[in-house]
Amino acid sequence: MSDHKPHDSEAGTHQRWLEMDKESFTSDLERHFHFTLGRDQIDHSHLYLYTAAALTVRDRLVERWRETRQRYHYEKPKRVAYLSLEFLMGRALNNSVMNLDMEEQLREALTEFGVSLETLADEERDAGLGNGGLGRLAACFLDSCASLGIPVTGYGILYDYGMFRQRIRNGYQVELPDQWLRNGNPWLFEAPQDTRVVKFFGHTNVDIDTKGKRHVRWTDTHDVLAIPYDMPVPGFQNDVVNTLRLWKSAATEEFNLDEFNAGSYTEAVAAKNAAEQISMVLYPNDASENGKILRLRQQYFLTSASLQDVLSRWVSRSGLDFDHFADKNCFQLNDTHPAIAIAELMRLLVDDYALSWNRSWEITTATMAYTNHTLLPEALECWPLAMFREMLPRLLEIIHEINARFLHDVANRWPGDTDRLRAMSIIDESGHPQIRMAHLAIVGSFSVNGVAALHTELLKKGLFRNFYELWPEKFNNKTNGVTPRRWLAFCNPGLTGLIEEAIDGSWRNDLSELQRLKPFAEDSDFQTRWLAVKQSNKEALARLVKGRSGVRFDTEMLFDVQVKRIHEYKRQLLNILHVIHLYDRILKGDIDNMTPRCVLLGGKAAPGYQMAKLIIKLTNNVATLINDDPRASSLLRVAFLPDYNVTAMEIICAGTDLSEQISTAGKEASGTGNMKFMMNGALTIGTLDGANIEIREAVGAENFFLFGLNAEEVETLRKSYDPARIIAGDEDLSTVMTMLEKGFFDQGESGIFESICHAIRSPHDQWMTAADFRAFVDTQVAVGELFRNRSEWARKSILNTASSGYFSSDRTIREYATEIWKLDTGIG
Ligand code: 26Q
Repeated sequence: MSDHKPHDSEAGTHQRWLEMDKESFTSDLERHFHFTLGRDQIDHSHLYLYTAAALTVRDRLVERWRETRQRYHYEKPKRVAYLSLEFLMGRALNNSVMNLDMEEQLREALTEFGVSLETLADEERDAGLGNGGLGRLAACFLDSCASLGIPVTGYGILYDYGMFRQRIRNGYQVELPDQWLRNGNPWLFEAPQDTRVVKFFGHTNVDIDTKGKRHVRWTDTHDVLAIPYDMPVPGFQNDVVNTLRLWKSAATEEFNLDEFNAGSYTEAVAAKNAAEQISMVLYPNDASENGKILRLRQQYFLTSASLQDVLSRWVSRSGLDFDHFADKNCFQLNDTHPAIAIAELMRLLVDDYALSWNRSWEITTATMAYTNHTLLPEALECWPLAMFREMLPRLLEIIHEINARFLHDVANRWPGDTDRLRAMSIIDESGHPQIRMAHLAIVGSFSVNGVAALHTELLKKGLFRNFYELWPEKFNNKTNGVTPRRWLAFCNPGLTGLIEEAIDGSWRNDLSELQRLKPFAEDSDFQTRWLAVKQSNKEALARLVKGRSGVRFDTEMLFDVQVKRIHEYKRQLLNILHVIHLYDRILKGDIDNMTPRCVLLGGKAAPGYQMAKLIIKLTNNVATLINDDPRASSLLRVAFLPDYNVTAMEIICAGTDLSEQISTAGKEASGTGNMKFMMNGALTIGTLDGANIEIREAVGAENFFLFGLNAEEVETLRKSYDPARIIAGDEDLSTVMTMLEKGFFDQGESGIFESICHAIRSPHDQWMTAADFRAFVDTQVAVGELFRNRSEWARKSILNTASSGYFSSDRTIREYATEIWKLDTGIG
């Protein structure tokens, strides 16, 4: 038994943790391999050895997990439930190994089995329970909460199928199901004792009790079981292990029994399917796909199960006294996806715990906090009222009551202003009545936050202007961040080593310490070593690109990378137009001072988003033509990386020279990939959008390649936008458009890119791609020039890493903890 951290359990018995040395790892690996998994020789796939390693690590997590739970139980701190339909966790093995500080000894133990940690780690499937930024943010937040030792539990859905796997066939995206649980998953612990029942459909009745009090009963419901599966979330070398609780849906036995008794065998089976469908698959849209009935079922399923979980823990500790509930609990809503929580908490308090409406509303509005992640008005969630009435009749009644009281207050504040009432109402009655989830979220929360400074300002001035006028005190900004453990320490050991020679290791817990690298930016020996690390990371990235796309990248060339979901507002098209322009220069022989580049794009398109899918096809066609042309090969190479995910980003961000953050200004709420690239020493070419603005301020304008219109200019120009004139007035853009329109990239499918050309030429092009083309191309020339000055590039690269401290999710979480959650942690 170990002597490095003895502790007392609540029973007073003296316990010691499992050893952390090579010998105990070796024997645990053996034991799990032979006994837990029942294997007798090393499997060639390494899958069983991976699982044995995961179990060996997991044992050490479990001890700390139990201790953390006990500590929370006894210390009774205020707790936060982070409610999210998405948690994009990626892989767990290496993260746990790093956070438990067991890498070195585990590697030694694995040599006995003749296998490297990397080989085993590669057996793990990503937990891809998210689309993109919002889901990965939730994962980074859990890492930071655990690392700061604050009691936050993630609540989500255990999807059988996470984000689809992407293949490219003939240049087109093909979606494959992500069967991430097929080989089992050592990181999930079923907790059947905490199973909850979630109600759907049925109708409501009113009873009047002997004291004349009204009680609403929601009856004849179709009930679904929510079974929790817990995933440990280890903090960084602090012995804290928090929990991500994921709910899986299952049919109740009772319901089936009723149907059987009624003789309806097939209906019973169908009902079972309906229940199990709820947690079957993640919706692969990163902008809302309105009105899908199953999505609403998922939202309510997650929300109801999670709130019941928190309330039943409260009642089991504190009884039915809710006086201090709001002092000890907080719910953070990750966008409006779980915003039905506001009505559900009201239902539970009023109907199940018999609190008065006013008391329940006080508690709800003192515990709910809402984070907005989008400025696109079309992405704001609305649900048809009729759908609500059928599926969640009791919740609709509650929403009507919330809305009536809210509108009463608005009418008092602005008498006679019916336009304002209509605009602010939770119910949109302009057409088929719809429930505006963002309005519900704002009305029912004490805090509303955006995810970057610009984003929050635009929410206050634009989308939520009326609400800001009513409740300015609710609005606040929390600029996103990313965890420096996964996104620097783990994914870039080379740079980590170099950083730690220069400064010490304290940056892992306090990323602002990276500031101390600044003097080294001027040191030519340090620059050389910095570039050598980048070089070797580029080799790893080149191997990934070759393996997945077949395209050979030359690591001497500039690595120019744009990876993120494919969306028009993110303007992958602008990037492709630039690539076509470079190719045109090569064809013309206009190559003096051209810096050789490898351009990498990657990302998934929502399966129903035709334009995004066509952008992928165009990228692949452009790439094929250029890569097959020997005239281009020393100057330009282009690849589309299939199946971009968390694990791919770990290799990509470390090996990138230039980070493309080129969204139409005012459209990207924050961005988080931008932060990962910066941390790893990439320079950014970007618009004044989202967190780019803060990145540029942090690193200094001279170390950031800014181009394009700002948010205000975009809105002004919109009124008179005339892309035809811009194209006609720009020789390079004309040429590029002509190549596209003449079918240069069609590869036999004549006219396939017509809709793209049409969109770029349209005066209604929301994303105004043509408007920023000239500035983008010119700025890219400056990028190329700087890249040829290796020492200057290295200097700016070092300054980017050194200035990235603010973009740690630890900083973000400290702000949530002190300003929103009001946790008594003393970490502020
Ligand atoms: C909604 C309804 C139905 C189906 C799907 C959805 C849905 C799912 C996911 C809507 C939106 C999302 C994801 C949004 C997202 O990832 N937003 C990003 O959030 C990041 C973290 O704050 C920001 O950095 C990005 O700017 C923002 O685009």
